[in-house]
Amino acid sequence: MKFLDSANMFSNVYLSLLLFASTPALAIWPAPESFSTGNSTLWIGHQLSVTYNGGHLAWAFGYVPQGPGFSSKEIVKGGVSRVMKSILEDNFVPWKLYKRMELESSEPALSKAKTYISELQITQTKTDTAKTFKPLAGEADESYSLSVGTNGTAKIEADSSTGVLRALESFSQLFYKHSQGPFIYTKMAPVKITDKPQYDHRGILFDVSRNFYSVDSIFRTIDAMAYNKMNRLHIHATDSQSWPLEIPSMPELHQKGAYAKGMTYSPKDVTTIQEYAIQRGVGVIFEIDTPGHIGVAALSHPEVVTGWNSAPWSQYCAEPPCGQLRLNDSSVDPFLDKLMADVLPRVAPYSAYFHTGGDEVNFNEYNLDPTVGTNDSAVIVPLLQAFFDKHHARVRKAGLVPMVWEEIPASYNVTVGDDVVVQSWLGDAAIKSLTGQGHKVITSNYNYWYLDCGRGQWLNFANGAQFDTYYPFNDWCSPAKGWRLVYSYDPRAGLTDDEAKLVLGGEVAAWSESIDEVNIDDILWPRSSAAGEVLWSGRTDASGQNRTQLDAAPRLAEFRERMLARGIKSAPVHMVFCTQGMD
Ligand code: CP6
Repeated sequence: MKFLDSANMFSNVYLSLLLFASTPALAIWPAPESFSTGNSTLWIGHQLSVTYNGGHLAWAFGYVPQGPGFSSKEIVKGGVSRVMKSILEDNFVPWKLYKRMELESSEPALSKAKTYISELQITQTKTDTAKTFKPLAGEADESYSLSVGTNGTAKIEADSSTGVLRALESFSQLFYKHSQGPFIYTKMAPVKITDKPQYDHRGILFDVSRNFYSVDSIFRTIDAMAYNKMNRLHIHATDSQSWPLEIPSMPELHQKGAYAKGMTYSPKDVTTIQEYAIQRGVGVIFEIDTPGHIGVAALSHPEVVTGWNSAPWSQYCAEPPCGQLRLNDSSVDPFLDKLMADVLPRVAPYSAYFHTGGDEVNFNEYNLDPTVGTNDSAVIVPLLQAFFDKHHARVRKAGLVPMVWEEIPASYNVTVGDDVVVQSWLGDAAIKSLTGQGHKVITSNYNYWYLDCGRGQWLNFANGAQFDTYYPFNDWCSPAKGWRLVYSYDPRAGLTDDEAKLVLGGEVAAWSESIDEVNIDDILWPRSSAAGEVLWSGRTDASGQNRTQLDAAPRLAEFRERMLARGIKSAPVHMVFCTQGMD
């Protein structure tokens, strides 16, 4: 028994191999930095008493943290309440992981006297600051330790309330539902975990312009992100197809630009989304893409746009309908001044970053711009430089840090400030060159982390019925990207140590030409989980070994069952057969 209680990593790895058939392995997703487990059974129920820094914490299903502002205790109380619901109400019987006989014979007997986890002691060792709730990369401390003793005392220690939330999520993943009734158990006590993320920025890009997403579906995605310990939701709020973002001082933008009345986000929606996310340790980053991908603004402000719906579209933009901001027109600055004066002060209290876009600016479109009249980069690049200098100044003045797509510094050689975070999507070489030049980078490498690909094609009805127009992007990849491809990607591939330090993390991208709230769960999960583990745990484990898909597959399959139980309609990881084995 002494052996079983040992916290020694090696002996427990050895043990879990011996006991594989009858003991579920620790299947926390994403994998913690280090852990040890035993094989004692503990039960958990409604009577669990929770303390926070020594004081009683009255958790309750459905508890929502109360304002004003963000109090650490309220955040933790909300976290405990959600996690207890996940454990006690939304848990699952691991039918699909074991053959029926195997499951039933390995489950703890219900007749025996049960040892319950009686107390969860949460200790937060440092005081949260304003930065805890809207951290830049490097400012968040998400580390934690978690132990569950065979005596029924569980302990969480973390520097910040965010660390407590991460610990609670790991705690929830220790438990299963018994097949014979509403009893919840773990068979792995004693448990000891110490954990922290490898990357600060672990995100998802949500494209709410190509198709509209209800606020509820955004909430659901934030929930799922928290289950995956992901911490950045990038909302690509506008594009050329629709303008769903309500701007109270410029209501014509959504009145003319939204797909329909009601398919908009009010200022209250925006704040509610940000607050909901912060309560779960997720920061929301809004993007208003400029100067490209903004054609729809022509419906209300034709004077600021060039080439709205110009044809043939493929000569003027990457995706129809075309339309970019004019680059040398005196109406553009007042337009952006007014727009930013409205948006930025509203999002700044709850966000660290604001994304200014900058992707796929089409120089030919400036042939059509009456104030430019050429596609000559010698003319356009200085105009772009002036544009982003002014635009980023607006963002900084509001207390936010600007983000841009990689083309701005990498393709157009526009100089951006040292504070700017560059989002790369064109691959490993681009990341190497950007970090080589000293840029802070997040990666959305489209070869691995664009989740829209392979989702079928759509027809362009935008400028005349081009029924024969075949738009290849959504079909460009064959085969479609599975979780294993997503998992195989190393954001630090081919980088020197100095370059690697500048990779703050990454985002998977759900460009939504063929996605909306109906199929988003299946698009995101479990593939984003694969990226989530790469970003939290790193491509290599503590001993420097590459994480293998063989190790990941059964854990991910189990985690997928947890997501389902919690209402996230994740696609399967593989056949049930693969988890149950052949003997
Ligand atoms: N929309 C916007 C898109 C894409 C980008 N920006 C995109 C480009 C190529 C592929 C998939 C998506 N649909 N605004 C590029 C950053 Cl393959």
